[in-house]
Amino acid sequence: MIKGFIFDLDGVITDTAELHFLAWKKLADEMSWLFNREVNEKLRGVSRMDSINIIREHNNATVDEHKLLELAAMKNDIYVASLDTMTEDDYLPGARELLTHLRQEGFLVALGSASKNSTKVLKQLDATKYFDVIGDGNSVSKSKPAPDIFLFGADKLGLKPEECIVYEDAEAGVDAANTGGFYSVGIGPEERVGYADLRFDSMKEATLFAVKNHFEE
Ligand code: B16
Ligand code: MG
Repeated sequence: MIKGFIFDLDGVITDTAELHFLAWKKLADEMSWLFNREVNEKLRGVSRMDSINIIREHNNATVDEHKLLELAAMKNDIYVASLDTMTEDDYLPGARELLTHLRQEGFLVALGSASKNSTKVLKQLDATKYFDVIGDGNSVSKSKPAPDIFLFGADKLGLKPEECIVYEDAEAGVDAANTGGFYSVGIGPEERVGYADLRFDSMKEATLFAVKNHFEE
């Protein structure tokens, strides 16, 4: 029986991808590195340090660990400052409605994001009240596709993976949910989240009714 929901943040609740893109682009320009939307797509759901390594490798650049941490911190400062522009109007269509519905129906809800800035993002959206547990990049050390972040959320909710549905927009996130034994809902195109148990093009269609019907029939 489904008792809980675990949500990824970027690409499911809100679209911080554009702000991540602008911050990486600014850093890349300062480094005279090539960076475009195609490379940015590879960063979806991927941790900050894994992201900078993808960009570095794309540029065949050699950077020592210390400098790499410094560059990632620079990008993060740009990104965090840009979060100030986010407001309650920045939910992806359907996300706030679903979170409200889950509260009304008494489901347990956790966040399962790779971001270390999730607290600030939720605050900007005024979304903290919808979550019983916050699992993010600060909660576990192994990032997606390892299932650790979702296992953390389920454990803190006091639920088994098979009692939880995970919403994800990234391939690595769907893999993490499937490996952990969760029901997975993919948000996005078939070529990206096709391995999910159930897939929707957007959050607008991924309602409680549509999802519960599928998993409890
Ligand atoms: P931060 P999610 C992910 O969020 C983003 O999709 C990814 O682009 C980002 O690199 C990662 O968070 C880490 O974010 O730099 O804020 O710690 O989709 O897992 O909610
Ligand atoms: Mg995501």
